Formats: sequence, C-alpha cells, structure tokens
Amino acid sequence: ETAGTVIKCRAAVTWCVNEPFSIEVVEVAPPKAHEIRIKMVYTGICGSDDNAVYGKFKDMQFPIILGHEGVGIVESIGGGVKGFKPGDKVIPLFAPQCGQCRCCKDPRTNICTTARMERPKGLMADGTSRFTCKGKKIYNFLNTSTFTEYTVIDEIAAVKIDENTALDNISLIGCGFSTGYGSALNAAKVHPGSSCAVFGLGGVGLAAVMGCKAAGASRIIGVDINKGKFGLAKELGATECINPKDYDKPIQQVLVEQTGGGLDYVFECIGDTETMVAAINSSHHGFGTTVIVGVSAANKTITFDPMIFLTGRTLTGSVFGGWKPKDSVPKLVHDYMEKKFDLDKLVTHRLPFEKINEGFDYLRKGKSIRTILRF
Ligand code: COD
Ligand code: ZN
Repeated sequence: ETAGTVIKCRAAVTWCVNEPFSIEVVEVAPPKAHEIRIKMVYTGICGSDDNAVYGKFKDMQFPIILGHEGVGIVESIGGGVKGFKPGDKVIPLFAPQCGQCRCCKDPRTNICTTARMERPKGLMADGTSRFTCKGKKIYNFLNTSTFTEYTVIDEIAAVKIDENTALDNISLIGCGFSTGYGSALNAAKVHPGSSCAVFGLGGVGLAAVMGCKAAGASRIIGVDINKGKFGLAKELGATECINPKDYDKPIQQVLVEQTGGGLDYVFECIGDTETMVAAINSSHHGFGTTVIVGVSAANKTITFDPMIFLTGRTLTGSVFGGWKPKDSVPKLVHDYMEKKFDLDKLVTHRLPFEKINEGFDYLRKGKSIRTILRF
C-alpha cells in the first residue's frame, strides 16, 4: 500500500543539457488534487526526447525527467479525480485535453489552450514539482515524464485505455505512431489516388507513410538521408524512396521533376527549417498541402516567396496528429487490438529501463526506429 506516501524509485535524470541519462533514486510525492500517480510499465524513446537532451526546446529547465511516450498503471489518485482509479491502464498525453477551453470545445483543433497557455512549463498546475532527487527539485517534461518508474500527471494529461490491452508496444500510441498517422488522416486529409512525400523516415515519418497508405494514396515517396530507413518504409507503404545525397540539385527540384509539377501532400517529419522550406516547395501549385510535423529549434524561423501561397498552396501543421487525445487514444488502441494497423513494425529494439543510454545511442546512430524500455 503506497497511496499517500512518498515513493522512492528509479528514474533517468538529465541533470544538464547534453549529458547522458543518469539512473538515480528519486522521491515521487503523492498526487495532489486532480492528479494521478502512475507506475510506468513501458516507455518509448522518441526523437523529441533526444532533441530535449540537446536543449532544442525553449521553456525547458534542468534537472529534468524526460520521456513522453509511455504506458502504465494508475497507482493512486488525488482528490477530485473522477476518470481514473488505481489499477487502470493509462497512456500519458504530452498534448492534454482539458475539455473545457475554447479549443477543446472546437472540433477543428486538438490543441488545448489550458495546457498550452495557462500551465507552468515543467511543473504541475500549482507551480510545484512531484519529483526530487538528492534534495533538488526535478522538472517534468511535456506534462508527462515517463523515464521513471513512477510519475505524477495531471488528470487532463492521461487517458484510460481498455483493461484488456496488451501493453508491449502500445506506448507508441502516446506519440510517434499517432503523430505521424494522424498528420496524414486528420491534418492533410489525404485523398485516395493522391501523391504524397514524407520527409524523414523515423518513427513519426514512417507512421505518416502508414497514414498515407491507409488513406489510399497511390504514390508515397519517402525522403531520408539515411538509406537504411528505406526497407521498412517500403514495407509500410512507401512506393519509392529518395536520398537527397544522391543528387547534386535541391531535393524539391528532384521531387517536382519526378511528379510532374509537385505533390498533393508533403509531410515534414524531421524538425528542420530547411527541410520545411524544401517540403513547401515540393508541393504542387493550385492544391498542394504541406504539413509541418517536426518541431523546429527554439527561435528558428522560415522565409518564403509569397507567390508560393498566392498560387494556391497550403501550409499547415499538427501536434499529435490532430487527434483530440482523450477522445481518440482509446479508439486508436481499440483499432490496434483489432489489427487495423500494424505499429509493431516500428519497434526495432527492446531494452531494460537501465539501458536507456544504449537506446538513445541506437537512435543517434540511425539504427533504431523505436526502442521500447521496460521497467
Ligand atoms: N533530410 C532528410 N532526412 C533527414 C534529414 C534531412 N536533412 N535530417 C534528418 N533526417 C532523417 C533522419 O535520418 C531520420 O531517419 C529522420 O529524419 C528523423 O527521425 P528520428 O527517428 O530521429 O525521429 P522521430 O521520427 O522519432 O521524430 C522526429 C520528429 C522531428 C518528428 C520529432 O522529434 C517531432 O518533432 N515530433 C512531432 C512533434 C511533436 O508533437 N512533438 C512533441 C512530442 S514528439
Ligand atoms: Zn514524441
């Protein structure tokens, strides 16, 4: 019986920017009102966690417990919590859904204003942290922090899933899979017979390929500077793959030439402003749509010729694939259990939690798509 007590457990703490993960004993305080404490079962390693290690995002403070793609079981709940009870299987939501704000009530978006604007970054809603280590306050990451045996999350930033769900690979629904897959289905609304290009074939980009295929695209071009990604991309639905390094002209020119004027839909799943511009310039005038999926570094901007848009192109973007998470995650989990899509292929490595640094090594060397850590 741990409810109401401080739990001491293992966590991977990132003490400073650019440092390896350090497995430490941390204290995890009990959940306060409208919070739940979760025993993590699995967590995935996402490109965004790696970006956070390198300090790519603003509003981030160290020391921090990273990780945002996970699955776990509710250990205890704070006062006023209605939707959860101990023993529930849950997926943390880095993009929460309060259900009350203007955006949550609007079907056009999944971006929750409460979570985005009104909450302190890296801390709970009351401005305090539930994590301490060696007497120091530890910040949380994206409302979640999954690189720890126990975490405390606001009730708006987690969702209950079916008690019969097999948990092994389901953490991917908490970020990579849903982000990419939804960018094709919700943000772009890819139509049957269309042509698509996906820049970046990591977990997110490959899930975008899966979404384009599910939507009936007839041509899906994968673009990556690591040709080691092409085999799986083709298995998941890419009809061809292109390595920008194989050409001595810009990749947008290559794509425009090979598609008779450009693509219907282009997805940027790298998070680089140069490839974002290349993606926009690869879309067809009159109707081409570009979806920004990758997060660019803090303070980076892009410039473009207004003629690009005057002539009928659309630029948009989506967080978490445009899915309203509380509504959609249980359905995505259900569809996965019904084998409507196969996210298992995105899982290339499994490691015990302690080997987290090895998992990040595989990502950095381009060897892995998703590594799942088990606690
Ligand atoms: N041209 C082509 N391909 C490139 C280039 C380039 N210039 N640079 C890198 N790549 C390739 C890499 O070889 C790699 O295959 C791929 O791009 C990136 O993949 P990963 O495995 O490093 O990363 P992912 O797929 O896990 O995530 C990448 C994103 C940038 C999409 C991710 O970090 C992100 O921003 N996620 C979505 C936004 C979001 O909602 N973030 C919050 C939680 S993730
Ligand atoms: Zn992620």
